[in-house]
Amino acid sequence: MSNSFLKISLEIQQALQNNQPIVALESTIISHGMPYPKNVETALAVEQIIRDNGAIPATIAVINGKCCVGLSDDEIETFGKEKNVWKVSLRDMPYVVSKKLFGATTVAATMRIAAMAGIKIFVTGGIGGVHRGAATTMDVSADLTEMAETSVAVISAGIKSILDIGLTLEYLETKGIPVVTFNQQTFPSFYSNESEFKTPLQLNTAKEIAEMLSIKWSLGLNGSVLIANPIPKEFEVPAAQMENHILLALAAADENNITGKDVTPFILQYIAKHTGGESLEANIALIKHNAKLGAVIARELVA
Ligand code: PSU
Ligand code: MN
Repeated sequence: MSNSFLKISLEIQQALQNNQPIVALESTIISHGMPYPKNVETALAVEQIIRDNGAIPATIAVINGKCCVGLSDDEIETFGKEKNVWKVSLRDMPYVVSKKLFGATTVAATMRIAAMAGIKIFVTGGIGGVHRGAATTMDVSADLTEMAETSVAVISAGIKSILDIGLTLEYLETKGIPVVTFNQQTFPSFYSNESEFKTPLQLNTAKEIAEMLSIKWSLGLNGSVLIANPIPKEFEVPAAQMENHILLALAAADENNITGKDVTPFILQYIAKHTGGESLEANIALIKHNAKLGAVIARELVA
């Protein structure tokens, strides 16, 4: 699919023509998920890891009325530094494009734009999901509805325990989205390489994951696959320690009447601030780890 609101960098255009492996990356994690300058350092390092592992990175964002696929280092710097960058999920896309604003794309919006460009593999840290308390707030991320529709695989470090992991897994099952954990039986929870949940599916090599993806899509089963890549042990923040911070963050969000799209960034910032940077370091380590796996899966998929 191509449209006049899509702007694909020359490098990515050529990579698409030559059937080279490409890995999409989101920009909300840069603008709203991590503080400056670590956000920019991480985004650039992640791109480099993807290149070192034989694939081509395509960071995605909305700039000046275009959905851009493949950002320059300067553009990534801008997204890291600028204060009034929109967090763009699906419902924000038409507004931010029409108003020619800077828009950092969430998992949902990044997937949609990646699909427009013809990219199949997307690496991030963590997806949005069903929030704790969703039974009354109805706070369910558009990342999940998008994953039901759009055929782009998402490599993440599992589901963050700021969310309700069990309900998110139920929702993914309802929507027919396969959940595969790389090389272990326990479903990981972002900062921790485990959770109280067993993974629905396990695969042990990038080749098997790529095979499953191409078979899924050949079967006409549209939509994503969530690939959970457990954080390496040495970077883990113990679950019990995180739980305290999460409970405080949720209480603070409540006290400050944080709702809607502001909930996730508020909680992430609160936790980063109150864990003395430990969670930030874990976040950086896990996304780099995901970048490596994503690049290898992208290579296998075009092989
Ligand atoms: N989880 C993280 N870091 C992030 C996000 C989630 O650990 O940066 C971002 C992603 O861009 C994700 C978005 O798509 O938050 C989900 O926001 P919401 O819950 O408002 O849908
Ligand atoms: Mn929400």
